[in-house]
Amino acid sequence: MPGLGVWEMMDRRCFLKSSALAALAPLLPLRAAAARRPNIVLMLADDLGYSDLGCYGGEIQTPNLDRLARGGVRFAHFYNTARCCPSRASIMTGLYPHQTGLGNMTGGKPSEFQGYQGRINRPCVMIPEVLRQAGYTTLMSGKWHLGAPGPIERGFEEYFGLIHGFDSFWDASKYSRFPAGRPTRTYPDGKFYSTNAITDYALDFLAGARQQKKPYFLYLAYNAPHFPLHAPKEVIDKYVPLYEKGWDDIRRRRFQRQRELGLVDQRWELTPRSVIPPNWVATPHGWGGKDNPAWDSMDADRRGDLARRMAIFAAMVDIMDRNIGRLLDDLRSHGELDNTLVVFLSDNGACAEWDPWGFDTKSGPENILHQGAERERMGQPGTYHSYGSGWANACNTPFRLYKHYTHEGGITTPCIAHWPAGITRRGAFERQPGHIMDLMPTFVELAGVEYPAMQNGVPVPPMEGRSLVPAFNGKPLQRDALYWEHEGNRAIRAGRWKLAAVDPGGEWELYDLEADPTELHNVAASQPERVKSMAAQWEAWAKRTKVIPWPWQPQYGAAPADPGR
Ligand SMILES: [Ca+2]
Repeated sequence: MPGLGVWEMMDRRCFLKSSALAALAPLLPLRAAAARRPNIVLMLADDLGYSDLGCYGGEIQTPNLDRLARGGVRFAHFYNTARCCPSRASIMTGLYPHQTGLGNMTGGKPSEFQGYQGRINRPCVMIPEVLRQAGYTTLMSGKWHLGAPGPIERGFEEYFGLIHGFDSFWDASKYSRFPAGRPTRTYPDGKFYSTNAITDYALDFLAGARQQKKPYFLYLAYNAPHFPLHAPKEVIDKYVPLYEKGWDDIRRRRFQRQRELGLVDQRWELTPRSVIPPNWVATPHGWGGKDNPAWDSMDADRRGDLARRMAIFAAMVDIMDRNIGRLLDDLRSHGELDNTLVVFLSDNGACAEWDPWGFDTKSGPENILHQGAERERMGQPGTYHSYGSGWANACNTPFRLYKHYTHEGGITTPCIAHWPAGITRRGAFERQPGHIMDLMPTFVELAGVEYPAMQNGVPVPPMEGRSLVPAFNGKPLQRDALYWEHEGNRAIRAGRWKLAAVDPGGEWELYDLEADPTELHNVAASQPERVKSMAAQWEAWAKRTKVIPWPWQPQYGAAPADPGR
């Protein structure tokens, strides 16, 4: 029986026996003599949409990631879990997030619901713990957002970055260096910018790792382009004219470019402007349940304010790409690019919080219409903005919905895999679905290490992901289905069929992703038997992985309290 049930069923005698074995048997590389094990660099962006990169149809200048895509494989249907903490937990463990205790976010009190403890269960092992025991140097620079224990306690040897979820990109005091006492960089006043600093430290860590003559694992987790939207003014200014054209124009252009790239074909339809699901801000503002407005329906002042917000977002992605270029140049100059697996992806779809106009000063209902000199200052130190649901919709082109939701706009990420020594395809799209929990088994295979059955005398939940190594070169992955749950939003994908629902009480919708990749034609009414069997399959998974019972209202399976919601 997979999942947490294994360790729950353990009796004391079994526990003592396995504990003794674990003490005697550290992980040993299966191919210890294999000198050519690749380095692994995992790059994670935060709240980046499906179409933001040039190589996925976007207009933001991302030449370094585009070049990486031309030299490797791009996944057309790669999935995350729709939100920061659950995605990071899933990546690091190879499990569904609820199995780790992070079905929702970190923090708060321990919950009576096992899947929503707000911290990662000890029996789960993390990638750095496994790779370190396999002889890899383990390095992390960027956003952790997995609560306690922290990155060093969880197997990283060096860490710099943001331990919590989001903060100023301009304020060095928000970023930490661990272990304590390690050398730190100092930046002149006004010269600290998170994306640059995260890369500076990553380069320092790589220089140190090269002294050790071991393969390395670097987890480079940029907090860009998550809010607050912050970027240098000159980079923002470059993008303003582009976004003054508006989100309807950008969505059409991105979709056209996706066709030209061969990412989408004639089966794909560009979705209409997406709905703004009711939430604590959109509903009182009158936007809840409405579609994002047409760009031309808003007045010039509003359009100017919104164009500036998107230009800051684009600048953050642009600067992230430049920093990825710095890192790739460093690998290239040390002759390491050929035998390093570089994977790039995003932790969730673009973020619509909370309505089309975005927020200011903090995440919440306040919105300020910026004009004149105030507008020019947007994105600079001391400011705080998000870009709202209209632009998030454009960033997730051609899909609908956003971060938090389990429709394709929330859970589909660009994903590039580049490894010249191991991936023979160049510039190809891989059409099989992949999932972020596949990274652990991929790295386990490439490191030639056995995933541990026990850690500190406690059984470790078996990995749920599949190694992507076959998919890198176009060979099939064996998998029955993929599953999602976040805040009561649910989905299961089995082959071409996907069942998805919005909200804890929302009805199941059925889509044929082969014929309808953008989920526009709900065929649930005409296929009740398929809905019933897939819903039962989802429910069996949800029970096994501690998704249900859940903390949301209504309880799973109960009638919604407010049928109009
Ligand atoms: Ca995120």
